[in-house]
Amino acid sequence: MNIYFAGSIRGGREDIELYRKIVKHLENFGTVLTEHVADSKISSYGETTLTEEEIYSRDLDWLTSSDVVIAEVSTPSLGVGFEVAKAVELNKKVLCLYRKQAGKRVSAMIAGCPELQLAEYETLKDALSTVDSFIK
Ligand code: 6IA
Repeated sequence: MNIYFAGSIRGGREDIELYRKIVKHLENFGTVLTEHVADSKISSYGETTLTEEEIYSRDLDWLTSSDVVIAEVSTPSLGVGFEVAKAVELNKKVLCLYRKQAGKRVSAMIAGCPELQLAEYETLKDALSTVDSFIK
């Protein structure tokens, strides 16, 4: 199974440790095409030898070839929002994970979208068991 994992890069790297744990868990089910999202060497500046156009077309190819899309949406990111919308358009099965945070709410464009599954979680354990039932 090809799994596309989306998480914030230039939107902010605060949740990278969480991405790393989720990606590690996802590797039990198949190939995670976007492991770099959880790579601590990649900063919010997103420095790379690839051009922006190369990143965009490579990520879209991966998105198109994925079987499921899992997005961690707690740190707002334009790129993640864009990928979620594209995935929905491509009729992919999409799970968005959102960590409950006092005084914050996930975007209505995610919460109100009937074509994706949104799971609001408190602990990593909850998030991972949601991933398990989504994939199974
Ligand atoms: O707007 P953001 O940068 O927060 O968007 C993050 C999302 O877009 C992630 O889920 C990635 O799939 C995708 N994305 C954004 N920037 C990159 C990127 N930058 N490389 C790969 N995917 C990206 C350059 C870093 C490079 C060294 C790997």
